[in-house]
Amino acid sequence: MTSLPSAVSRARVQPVQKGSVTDAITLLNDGRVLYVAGWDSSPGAEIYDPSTNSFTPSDPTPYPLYDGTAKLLGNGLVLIAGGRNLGWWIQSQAAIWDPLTGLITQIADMTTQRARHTATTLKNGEILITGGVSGYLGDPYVNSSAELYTPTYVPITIDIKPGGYPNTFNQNAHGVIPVAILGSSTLNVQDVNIATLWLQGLSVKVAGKSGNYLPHCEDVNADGYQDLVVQFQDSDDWIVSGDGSATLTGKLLNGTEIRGEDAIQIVP
Ligand SMILES: [Ca+2]
Ligand SMILES: [Ca+2]
Repeated sequence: MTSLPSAVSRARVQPVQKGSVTDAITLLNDGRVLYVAGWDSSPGAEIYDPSTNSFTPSDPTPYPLYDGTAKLLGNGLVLIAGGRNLGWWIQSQAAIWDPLTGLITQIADMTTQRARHTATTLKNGEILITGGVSGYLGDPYVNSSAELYTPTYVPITIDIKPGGYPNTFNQNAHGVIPVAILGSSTLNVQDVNIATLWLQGLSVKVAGKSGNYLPHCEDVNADGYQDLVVQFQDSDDWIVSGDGSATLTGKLLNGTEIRGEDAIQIVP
């Protein structure tokens, strides 16, 4: 039986390195937090790591984005959108931040300028961006439009607990969760970059001190294509209970994003 956390637990959190005013704070799949600095002449992002209680700088953002949004995508990247600059002009720019590299890449602009807008993740993984204000923040006008951002990725087929169904897990179990990425005529599993894989917030298990990953190839569904079986490190607080699905995200060695999901059932 696990012990309950104390009702109130406080620890002093180290200060951010850039003074900032921003709403753009995003919990990442690995437990770190992306903090996008907005109100600063040298805009940038910082990462808070709870395990070390410290902030470290990331790549500078392409523009100051006070009153912008930052939203975690299903592929593990973060969509940064809109905001305003130091001259109070509201912006239509958008960018993608990659937690693995810390790099921020500007992408196509939104359809209009937006600050103080909302960004909401839909069930299909798209981001709904609505409203906000446009123009000059000293004399803005309310923007009644909305738009969708669709993350790009190549869909893949996965089998959680290969060969078994339903995919049942005990709520408080510790161990590993095996997942097969199924190879096909369009996916050679040797092209998968194992270090980039996440299963709904769980990371790939590595072997002891060597730090090596423990995947292996086998044809789990006997279709003639080699499949990649990867072990993910389970955690107590993974998914609370009930039925649902778990999403595997990652990249190929050439940087192409991949994504697949399978049903799971958590039992007490
Ligand atoms: Ca299965
Ligand atoms: Ca196969």
